[in-house]
Formats: sequence, C-alpha cells, structure tokens
Amino acid sequence: ERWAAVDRFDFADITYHRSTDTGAVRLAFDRPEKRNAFRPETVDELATALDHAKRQTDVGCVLLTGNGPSPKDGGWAFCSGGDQSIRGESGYEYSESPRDSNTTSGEQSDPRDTEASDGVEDDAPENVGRLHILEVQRQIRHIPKPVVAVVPGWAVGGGHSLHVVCDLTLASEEHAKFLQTDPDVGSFDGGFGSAYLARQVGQKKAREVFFLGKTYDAEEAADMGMVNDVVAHEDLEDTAIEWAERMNEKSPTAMRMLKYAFNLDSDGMVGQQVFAGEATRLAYMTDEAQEGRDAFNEGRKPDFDDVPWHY
Ligand code: 1HA
Repeated sequence: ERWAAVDRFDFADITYHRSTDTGAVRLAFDRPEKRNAFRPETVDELATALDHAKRQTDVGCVLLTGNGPSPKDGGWAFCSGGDQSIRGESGYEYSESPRDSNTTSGEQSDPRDTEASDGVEDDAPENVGRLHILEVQRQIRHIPKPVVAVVPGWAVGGGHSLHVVCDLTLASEEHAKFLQTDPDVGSFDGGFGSAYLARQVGQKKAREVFFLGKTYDAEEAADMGMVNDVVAHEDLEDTAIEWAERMNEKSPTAMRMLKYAFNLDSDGMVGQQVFAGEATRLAYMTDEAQEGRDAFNEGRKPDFDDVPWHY
C-alpha cells in the first residue's frame, strides 16, 4: 500500500496519510457529499495535521487534496470553500459549541452553573463565527516545505483560494474546475485569494475570476498560469507522488530558503522575519556563533580573532 494512515489523530472531516515510499504526506478534505466544503471542525483538523506535518523532519512535501467521488452523485471536488449551511451571523460556526462539548450532559449547559459548582471560571471558547481558514493559509505559506494542491475536481470560493496559496497546483484533466463564488455569497478573500492570484495570472485575469465568476477547466487554468500541470484523472496521485519524490531528492535547506525567498516579496516584514529566521538558524551552526554562546556561558569576552570577514 502506498499510503499509511497517520492514526494518532481522530479526524472526522479530513484524512491524513504518510507515504510508505517517499517523504510525503497526503492531507485530504473528506466531505465529498458537500464538495469538500469546510466547517470550523475541518479547519481545526487541517491546522493540527499541517502543524504535525511541519514537525516531521523526514517529510519534504505536503499534498493537499480532496477525497471523492461523492457517494451521492459521483462528483469530484478539491474543496468548495466555507460550508454555507453552517454559516452564522459573523462567520462559520461549530456544529457543537466547544463550550457545550465540555459538559457531559445538558445539565450544565448554563456556564454560570459550572462556575458556581467548581469555582473555576469556564474559559472554553464561545461558539462565535470563525474565519480561521486564513490561519491555515498562513500555515501553508510558512510551512518550510512545498505544499502541492492536488485538484481532482471543483476548487471553489475559499477552496479556490487554498489552491492559489499552495506552492504548486496539479489538476485532473477531466474533472478539475476552478471557480470564484465569493461575491455571490457576500464574501471576499481580499488577501492571498485575490491579491496573490493577481501576481500569478495578472490583474485583468484575476479581476475576471472574481468579477465575472466564470468556471475554468484545468487547461484554461494552466494557460492562465495558476495551475502547473494537467494530467489524466487516473494519473493524478501518481504524478503528485512523482513530484514529491523529485522534491525530496533536493537539499532541504535550499528548498526551504527558496520557498521563503519566493514568499518574501509578497509577505512584507513577516516574510523578511521568516527568511531571516532561517538565516539565523544557519548562522547558529557556525563556530563563530558557538564561540559567542560559549563566551557568555563561561563569563569571558568572545574571541572572534580567527573569524574571517568574508567577501
Ligand atoms: O470567501 C471565503 C472567505 C473569505 C475570507 C475569509 C474566510 C473565508 C472563508 C470562506 C470563504 C468562502 O469559501 S465563500 C464561498 C463559499 N462557497 C461557495 O459559494 C460554493 C458553493 N457551491 C457551489 O457553488 C457548487 O455547489 C459547486 C460549484 C461547488 C458544485 O456544483 P455542483 O457540481 O453542481 O454540485 P451541487 O449540487 O451544487 O453540490 C453538491 C452538494 O454539495 C449539494 O448538497 P445537496 O443538495 O446534495 O444536499 C450542495 O449544497 C453541497 N455543497 C456544495 N458546496 C457547498 C455545499 N454545501 C455547503 N457549502 C458549500 N460551499
């Protein structure tokens, strides 16, 4: 078997697998009957899995995809964005409030009861509307290895923006479709979903994507410059694995520095911070930095006399 389930988590809305033959993980939306729309629970799970994937020092590539086909009608999807059926007044709401899930029965559903019974203030989060998919976008952006959007079907709304923010996009020739519905449902990704898309496809095309809301197939999306390659649906996962293998053969440090270098000019001072953080890590590995540390710990002046002023 090519994939082994990462079973330390009990995910309901996504699946998380580790490749058995290369340093890659596969994260997949698993709500195919909803075209893989995300709800807050989905986003939390994605954040947890991405954080775990980040910490795996033998993993050089993350594949983000959508499971399918839908058992209802056979339709394929990468992700159709925020689940409109659970959208509240200020964002997307948990189906069960985190506060509610802390109580064993309905008896203590009034938080004041909890406070009175054990004297500890109940600090479980209120079920306010969430838009924290933007935090996941930042995770994808900052995870120190390439993230590939593997698009087997619809990439729509917030799902479209997720593919935009990934480092590479691979699309199914037969089923991938790209569509921005944000302004149809009164939403707008004014960050990477639009502005970064414009850097990929140019201003006119990006404005067309949002303002006209046309559906583009995989070839059109590739011609536009927002998809790297289009392959037959049945070859999608093989090709994704091949890409992961190619990337895993490269120098991890060089790949990390390149990703952050590409990010730098659209990430402002945060981009500079992330890139510079990696430079600091490299500097820490030198004798020079270790002499500075040792001198402090030994209570003496550092001796940098033998360190050349490189040119
Ligand atoms: O813009 C943002 C954000 C911006 C800033 C910060 C945070 C953000 C967070 C989220 C978003 C957004 O994602 S806004 C955009 C939300 N998404 C949409 O507007 C897409 C809605 N879906 C569709 O346009 C279409 O369903 C589709 C083009 C994806 C697929 O069309 P198709 O193949 O004709 O299938 P369809 O029959 O429409 O859908 C199949 C089932 O999936 C339907 O359910 P059923 O009737 O079988 O019970 C449909 O309701 C469900 N479904 C599809 N997409 C969603 C959905 N249910 C809930 N939410 C969805 N997004």
